Amino acid sequence: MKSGFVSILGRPNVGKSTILNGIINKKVSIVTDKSQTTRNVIRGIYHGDDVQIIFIDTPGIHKPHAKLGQEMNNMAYSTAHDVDVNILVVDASKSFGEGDEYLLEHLDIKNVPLIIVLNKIDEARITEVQVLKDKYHELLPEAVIIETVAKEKFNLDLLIKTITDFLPEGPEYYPVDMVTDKDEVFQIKEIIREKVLKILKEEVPHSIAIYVNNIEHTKKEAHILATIIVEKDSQKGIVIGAGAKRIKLIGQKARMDIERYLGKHVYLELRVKVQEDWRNDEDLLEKYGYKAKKQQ
Ligand SMILES: Nc1nc2c(ncn2[C@@H]2O[C@H](COP(=O)(O)OP(=O)(O)OP(=O)(O)O)[C@@H](O)[C@H]2O)c(=O)[nH]1
Ligand SMILES: [Mg+2]
Repeated sequence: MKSGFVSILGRPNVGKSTILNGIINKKVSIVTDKSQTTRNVIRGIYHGDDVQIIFIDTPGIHKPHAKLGQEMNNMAYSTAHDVDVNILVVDASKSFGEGDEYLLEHLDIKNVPLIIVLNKIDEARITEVQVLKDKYHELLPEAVIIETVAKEKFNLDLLIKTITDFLPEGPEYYPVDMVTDKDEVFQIKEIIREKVLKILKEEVPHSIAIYVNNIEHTKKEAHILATIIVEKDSQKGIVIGAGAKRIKLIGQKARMDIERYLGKHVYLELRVKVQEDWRNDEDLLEKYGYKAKKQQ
C-alpha cells in the first residue's frame, strides 16, 4: 500500500480546514469565516483504496502581533519539512499580495514535492485565476497546480489522486477507524471556540481561549464544565451579553454539536474568566495548548 504525510499550508481563511474536512468526510477541524480559526496542528487521516494519507492541517501563516501568532506560525513552518508532499492553499478570489510574499519568504517548502491548490474558484474570475496560475508557475515552476471549490468538494478527488502519485509504498500508520489524532477534550474545546468565533465579531474572537475544567461521563450523559478565557474585562461583558443572552446562545449551540460528537446527552456549564494578555504569556500559552513544540 501507499502511505504518507501531507501538510496543508497557506494564509489564514483560504480554506485549508475545509479541504481537510472535505477529504476526511468528517469535521475534524473547525471552520469559520474569520481569519486564524485554526490554532493547532491537526491530523486528519484519509483511508482510501490501498492508500493512507495523513493530512496535517495548520494555522494560517500571517504577520504575528502576539506570541500566540508566532507560535501558530511556528507550528505551520515546522510541519513543512518532514512530510512527503506539501499543499499550499491559495484563495483564488484574491490577487497576489504582501501576505503571500510574507508566507513565501518565511516558509521553507523547497525540498518537498508541492501541490498548489487554487481554492474558492467559485468566487474568482477566470482571468484572475489565470494571472495567479502564471504568477505561481513563475515563482514555483516545479509545483502542480489544482483548482478547487473545497466548500463543494469540487476537485478534491483529483487532489487525492495527485497526492497519491507522489506517495511512497509504506505502512498503515493509523488503524482504519481513526480519523484524527486529537482527543475528546480538544474536540470539545474547539467546538466551543467555533461557536464563540461565529457569534462574536471582529477583535474579540482572537482574544479568547477555551479551557475544559472537567468532564464527567455516565453511560447516557456527559457533564462538562468549561471556561472561556478573555483578555480584558470589557470582553467579558461582550461574551456574556445583555441578560447573559450571548453566553446562553454560545452554550446552546456548542451543546448541540458536542452531543452529536459524543452521541449522548450533554450538560454544558460555561464560565468566563479574564486572564490579562494571555496571548503573550508563555506559561498560559502552554496551559491552553498553544506552544509549538508541544504539538510534535
Ligand atoms: N466560496 C468559497 N468559500 C470557501 C471555500 N472553501 C472554504 N470557504 C470558506 O472560507 C472560509 C474559511 O475557511 P477555513 O477552512 O476555516 O479556512 P482556513 O484556511 O482553515 O483558515 P484558518 O484556520 O484561519 O487559517 C469559511 O467561511 C469557508 O466556508 C470555497 O471553495 N469557496
Ligand atoms: Mg483552518
